[in-house]
Amino acid sequence: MSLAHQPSMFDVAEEAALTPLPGRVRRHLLSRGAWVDHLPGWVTGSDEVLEVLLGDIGWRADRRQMYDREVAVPRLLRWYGRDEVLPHPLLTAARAALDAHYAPELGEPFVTAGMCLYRDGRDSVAWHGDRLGRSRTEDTMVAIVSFGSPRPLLLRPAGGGGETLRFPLGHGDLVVMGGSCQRTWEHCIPKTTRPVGPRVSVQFRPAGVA
Ligand SMILES: O=C(O)CCC(=O)C(=O)O
Repeated sequence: MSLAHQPSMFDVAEEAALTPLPGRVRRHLLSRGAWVDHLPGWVTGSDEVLEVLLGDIGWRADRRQMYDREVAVPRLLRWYGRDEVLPHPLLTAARAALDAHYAPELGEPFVTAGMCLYRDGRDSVAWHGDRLGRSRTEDTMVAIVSFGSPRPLLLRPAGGGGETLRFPLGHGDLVVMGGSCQRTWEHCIPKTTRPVGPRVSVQFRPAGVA
């Protein structure tokens, strides 16, 4: 995989590192028991992590059925299960830090890491909630760490209607969707015609949440 990535002029730290979570994450309470935590710049020195993620880590191009034809899913995917070693130690440290911070509220650890590679502005994910597993019926959390070009994460109440919220996700930013968010709200990463470079989203989820 060789995708052009312009190293950030603002993220000058040499080695990737995590900044503290407690007291710095800002919680946004949404309706119907949903919330979103947001911490811009949680990871510093993110360039070296992005470099590894843009390498050959087993990215897969999926296809899905759309009415009577099969179409390419507009992003590449890589799924890390419970026992797989994550491709950069910073990501292992990030999962441990999320566990330490959220375990009292979540009651269980983050276990899986789903990764999505948005190669440019044509890649996207449509409105959806992560409702394939326990999150269809239970409150849970999905923590996303973003690397590379900024793309906005949009949220709206499930079924449409109401206000659309916009969280800009930049290099090293953290967003956590919690409470009933996967059931009662939907999220998406829209396409853009702006010239944007690659972005990798790393999503940590508890077991059985998909
Ligand atoms: O790219 C992101 O940060 C969101 C990904 C997402 O919503 C998903 O894969 O379910």
